[in-house]
Amino acid sequence: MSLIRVVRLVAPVVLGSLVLATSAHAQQSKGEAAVEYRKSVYEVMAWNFGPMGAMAQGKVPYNAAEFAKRAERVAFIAPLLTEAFPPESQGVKRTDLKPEAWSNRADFDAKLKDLIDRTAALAATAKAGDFEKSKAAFFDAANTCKACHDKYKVKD
Ligand code: ASC
Repeated sequence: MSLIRVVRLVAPVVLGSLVLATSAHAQQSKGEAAVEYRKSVYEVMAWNFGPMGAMAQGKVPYNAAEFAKRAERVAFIAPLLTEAFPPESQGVKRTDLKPEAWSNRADFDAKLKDLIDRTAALAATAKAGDFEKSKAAFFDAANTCKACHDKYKVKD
């Protein structure tokens, strides 16, 4: 079969599935997309935060390179959240965000900035490979997670 013939046969299928995928996305509002996005960001954060927590709590042995790698990822990911709470996402169902986050937006944003600052500090500290300092920086960062969850996240 000639290449041109293969392309003629396959192209409609490829184009068709592209159109379907695009329309599935188009049915989602901007707010819903933002909620989905931020949940994904938090998933990636938790995935990388977990192993550091296990080391900080002495559940697994400290591995400086592993700890620093996780810290660097979390520091990179945290700032993504600054665009994950657009006004359009207010009132979207299936979110753990309490309405208070919207009425206290300045405080919410300050807490997000704390997370970004502390995770950046954690990554910088972790790079030096000192366990006690890394552990302290880890708990500083974890406390910024907790401060926001306590106030603005619906309890599981
Ligand atoms: C985690 C995780 C959180 C935070 C929080 C810190 O590993 O998934 O939500 O740390 O428990 O207090």
